[in-house]
Amino acid sequence: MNIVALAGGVGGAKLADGLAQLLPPEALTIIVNTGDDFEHLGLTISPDVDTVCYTLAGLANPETGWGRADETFEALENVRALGGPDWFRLGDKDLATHLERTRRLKAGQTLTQITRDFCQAWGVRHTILPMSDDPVQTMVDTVEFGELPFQEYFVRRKCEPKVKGFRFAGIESARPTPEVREALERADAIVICPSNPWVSIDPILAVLQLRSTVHCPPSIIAVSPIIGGQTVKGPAAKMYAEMGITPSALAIAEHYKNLLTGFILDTTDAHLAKDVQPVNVQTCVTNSLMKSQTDRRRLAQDVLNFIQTL
Ligand code: FO1
Repeated sequence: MNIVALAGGVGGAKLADGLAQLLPPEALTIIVNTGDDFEHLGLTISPDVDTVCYTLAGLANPETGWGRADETFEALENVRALGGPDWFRLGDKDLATHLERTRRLKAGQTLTQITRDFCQAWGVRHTILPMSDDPVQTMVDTVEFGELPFQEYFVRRKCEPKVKGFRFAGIESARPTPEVREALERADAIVICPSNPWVSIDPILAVLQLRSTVHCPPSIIAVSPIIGGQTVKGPAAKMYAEMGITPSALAIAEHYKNLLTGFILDTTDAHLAKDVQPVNVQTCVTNSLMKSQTDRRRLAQDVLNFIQTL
């Protein structure tokens, strides 16, 4: 069975890691959001791609989920001492990734090639693909400050501004890469990981245009990132509330409603399963909280078992 997982940052990376522990490299491709990418201190940063790579490599910071484990911040402290910006916490080990990526991009390599090479260096055997090699920039429309680039909203302003909407700048000319197209063509199932639908998954879906890109549509299942009306991490629930939608697993199913074959929700939300629309979407209720490595594998196994039943 060939699986394609769509992932944003930390939550998506955890399920992708669980799937990678169960599936051989040739059976899993992870397509990652690049709408969060930005330039900072003259470097090209790809936070979600790095989060997924570091997580699968076992190099991720276990406390934050992003950045590197056992990290130091000497360079950032020295940038700060010189009056430079320190709101985006780039660690010393992580900086090496951005330096080398920026050098290679300037030399004409694509983000796809660079990610493949970095994965090889880090011992990641499964394929991790940026959703596109063309630039896409997620813009968050806020009540207080108008449109903000994603990292200005997310990190600098700590997701505090009230959200009105989202725009993916560059999306009209962004194309899925040949590698992404091929993975989709081979896929028996697409798993939408428990990432933020608005800012992690929607940019991927907007680039992939699944309906027109894939000739024989595979099963598409989503795992709800909202449990008991709240997100484990990140602002998805806050975003739904600010957009006038009650945050719940149902809101997630509704978000993806024209796409889904199956939907996985947490046992906390078992009572909502009967209301998942459209009615022909099959549901699976399970413990979807991923606190430990075992949780990642267990949820990934539930996902694979569920796919077999569809
Ligand atoms: N997220 C934060 O909340 N604060 C940070 O200072 C921060 C730094 C950072 C550095 C490298 C990297 O790859 C990711 C980083 N993130 C940080 C996460 C990043 O902003 C992601 O876009 C979000 O986690 C959304 O997926």
